[in-house]
Amino acid sequence: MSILKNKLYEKIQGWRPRTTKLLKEHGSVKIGDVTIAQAIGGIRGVKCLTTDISYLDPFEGIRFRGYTIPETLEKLPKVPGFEMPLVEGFYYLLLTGDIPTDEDVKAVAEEFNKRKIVPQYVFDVLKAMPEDAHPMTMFSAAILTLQKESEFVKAYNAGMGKMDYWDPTYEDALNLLAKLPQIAAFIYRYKYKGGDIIDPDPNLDMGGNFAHMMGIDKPYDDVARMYFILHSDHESGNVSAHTGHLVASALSDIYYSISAMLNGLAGPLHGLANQEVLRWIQGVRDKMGGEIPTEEQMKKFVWDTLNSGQVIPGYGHAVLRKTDPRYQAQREFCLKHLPDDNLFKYVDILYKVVPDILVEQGKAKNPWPNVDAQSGVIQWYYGLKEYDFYTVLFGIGRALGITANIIWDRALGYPIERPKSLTTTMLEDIAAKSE
Ligand code: CMX
Repeated sequence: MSILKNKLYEKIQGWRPRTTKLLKEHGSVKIGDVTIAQAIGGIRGVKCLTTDISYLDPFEGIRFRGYTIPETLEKLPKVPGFEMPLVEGFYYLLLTGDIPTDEDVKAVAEEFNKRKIVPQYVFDVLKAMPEDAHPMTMFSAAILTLQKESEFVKAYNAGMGKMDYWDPTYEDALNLLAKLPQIAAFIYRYKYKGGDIIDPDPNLDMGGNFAHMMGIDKPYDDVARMYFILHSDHESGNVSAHTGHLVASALSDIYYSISAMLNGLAGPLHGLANQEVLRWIQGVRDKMGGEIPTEEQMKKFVWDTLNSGQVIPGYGHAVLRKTDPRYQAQREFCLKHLPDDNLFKYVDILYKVVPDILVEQGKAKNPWPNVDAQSGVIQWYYGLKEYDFYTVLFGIGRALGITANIIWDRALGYPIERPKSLTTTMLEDIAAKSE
């Protein structure tokens, strides 16, 4: 058994009695009540999911396995001379809850390396897709195409016991994650660079290899590492995480689940917001003839957007009630590496004017920027200007978190998900009785 898998197995063995005890001895303890507004309004804030991979505090932001973003970036092993941690080590942390040693990271990198080869049929399917297919559609389809490789399906069909479900799920997760950077880079180069494909370099880590296959110079490898880590997980209730968990709860394998979660991520209120931010800023820039707007001019653009009935992309959040620390981490990167960039200045002015305007408008519960407000600018600066592609980058990162969640779902034997619905008449009856 590999170092990572062995460590994970030990953790699972230690964890299972906790879940069993909670269910057996405290299963009837109430953790919250659902209101009619929550039933109609997207189950907002209902405490009915469990995950130990990450936790989102409305005011502090995300913690991965108990570590804040600055702690995560500081504590994890890095390539000497680089600022950002190795994604391989971060995955070890997500899966086990422990900070890996250099040796552990090396072992995970080897695990990924031996699983990297993408079958030719995946590229053939991508090439057969319509020229104007969105990169997210291509990414999701490529993953679905790989589904026939599932180890979980083979083991399930061979009669595997429930306690062992996590094991082939782990194999599927690593097999898929190892291939995602190459699939994504292929989509990019095929779609936007005339099919001039760059082969992977087996000596590079996940971030380094991705930058290499994208054809973008240093420090884009650190950008990729940062990007994958920051976008990995945001507890269980967001659309992509919940979709991945939900689909997997039917014992659909990792390929089905990750393809499905990407389809949720591709919505403009979720992961697609990063492309929307760039599209919106480009519109403002065109109107300004490339000049940097004053705060007053920017306020007008923001109000015009709101008054035309659109949302300001990259602002607001269903859970967060402060500036997203994922935004802060990327902002600090920009201040260090691209402080004078023209687009960064736009983003900076937006940060100054949008929150007050959203407060004045009085609708959004959170007027502060989220992860997507800042991410596209960094990509643009390093030459990745095809903003339709940005959500694919989010998707690679998000797959780290969701596969880790699904492996643990299997390990702890979570059942098929099946909330109960009521009719509108039933809600009206309940409302009448409560008066
Ligand atoms: N601009 C304008 N209006 C906004 C807004 C924004 N950025 N954020 C919220 N609102 C509006 C909502 O549309 C809603 O209006 P209605 O009452 O007319 O329907 C009202 O404020 C209340 O919404 P909320 O409770 O504050 O926010 P939700 O939990 O419903 O939605 C989110 C959260 C992220 C979808 C929303 O803030 C939004 O649309 N933001 C812009 C898109 C975006 O950046 N999405 C990315 C989020 C991060 C991610 O998942 O990647």
